[in-house]
Amino acid sequence: MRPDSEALIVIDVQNDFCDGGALAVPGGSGVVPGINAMMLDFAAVVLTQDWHPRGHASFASSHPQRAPFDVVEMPYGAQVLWPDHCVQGSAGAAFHPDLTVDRANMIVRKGFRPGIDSYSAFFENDRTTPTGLEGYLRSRGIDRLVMVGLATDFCVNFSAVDAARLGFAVEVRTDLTRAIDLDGSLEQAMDGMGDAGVRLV
Ligand code: VGL
Ligand code: ZN
Repeated sequence: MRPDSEALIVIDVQNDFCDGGALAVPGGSGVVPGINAMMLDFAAVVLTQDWHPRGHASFASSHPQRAPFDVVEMPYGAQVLWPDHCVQGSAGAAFHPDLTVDRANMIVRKGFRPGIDSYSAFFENDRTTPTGLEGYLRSRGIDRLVMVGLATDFCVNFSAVDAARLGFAVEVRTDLTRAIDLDGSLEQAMDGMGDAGVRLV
């Protein structure tokens, strides 16, 4: 068992990011058995859940003349447009059916504000609006995080970099993540996490 000061952060292991989902990450379902096994070692287990209202600003369908994976400028910076995914209450937004959700102490939902996306478990894409996860972890006395889940180059990357920036010791178990890999985004993410002091295992 790990010490009480460590938490496992399981990012977005939801149907839409798994095989057959609306924004399927290649091999996404493959992380589930390993994550379930890891949960048994941690007293603190946090799940994140991408949770968008219908018509969310990150959906290409909300932008006439735009296609999925185009990049647009939003008031808070560049935003990739995605296929509709993880719509609140939909089957696609549910956790993978084999994920042992009962082990989780806390579920953080993100991306629920209509006009702003949220890749990170800590801040929305303006990098300043907090989700509240930092306070939850600190008030439990947690200062070390192990991160796993989907997708390596978006939500795991942003979460890991933000956590490191907030002063947590962060490790990403890359064997328990899978990437979308748009135009070299995986390599960029690996470099960015390394520069931020995230341990890539
Ligand atoms: C994610 C794109 C859009 C992720 C979420 O979980 O990595 N990627 N929404
Ligand atoms: Zn999303």
